[in-house]
Amino acid sequence: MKDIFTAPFVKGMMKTTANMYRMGWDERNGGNISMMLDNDEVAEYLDINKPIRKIEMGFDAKELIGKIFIVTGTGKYFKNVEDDPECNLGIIRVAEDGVTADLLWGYSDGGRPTSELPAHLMSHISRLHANPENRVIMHSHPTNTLAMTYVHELDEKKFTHSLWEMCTECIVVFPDGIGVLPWMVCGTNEIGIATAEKMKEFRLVIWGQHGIYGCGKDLDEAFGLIETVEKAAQLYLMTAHLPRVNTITDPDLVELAKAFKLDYRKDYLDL
Ligand code: 2HA
Ligand code: ZN
Repeated sequence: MKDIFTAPFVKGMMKTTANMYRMGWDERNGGNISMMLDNDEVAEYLDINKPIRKIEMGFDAKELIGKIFIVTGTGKYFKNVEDDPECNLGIIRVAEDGVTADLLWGYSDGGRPTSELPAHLMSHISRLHANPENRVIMHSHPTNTLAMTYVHELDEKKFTHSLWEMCTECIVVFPDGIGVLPWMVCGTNEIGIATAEKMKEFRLVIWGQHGIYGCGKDLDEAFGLIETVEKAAQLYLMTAHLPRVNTITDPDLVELAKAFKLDYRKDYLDL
């Protein structure tokens, strides 16, 4: 059996959580990540037939029965994952009943997966339908993105358009735009269902006055999506109170989309 602490998926979670903490996006226990793993790869590191204990999930994830995920722990700080991954992360497998999970590794202090597990697993289901390659769901509280939700209308078209205008790369990175949910109580099945519904058509979902969800085939892709939104939100806030002398116009965005052969949301432009 190989050493689990050398597994690329454990090291990837350690590096990414540390990075996100240093970006200032994940204060205290803010943020959570889940990544679907390859069962055969996990079996190189763990006896997957010997679960440590059962975890009640409190919702139905039948479509994911047998799937294994590495997930940040509830109440755990991103800042601490690097120093003690076995306490701050867990590897779970959705059990045969679809409503409990088998803990295969981690949460060594008796912990549990993130309180946002419903939003994560339901979003995994949505994204796997949209793109079978999807593996990662990432939630975070990036400062400027969060600030923007206080001063910008929470309208998907308008929010996406404002971000697309802020950096040339934005429409290239997220041509599918950004889904927006109003403020809701977090950690509930309701916000999970609402997020997963948006994730059917968006790879990015804003939670008004809370944070953002991103996804991707790997940690870099999910991180890169959120990072690009956050950069654009920062530029928006740096310039929102100043007269706009120059901008990227909608005809410019059309040209960009042509040059990069983008399948973008054309109805989000005002032409
Ligand atoms: O895990 O970010 O949304 C802490 C949170 C809840
Ligand atoms: Zn949060």
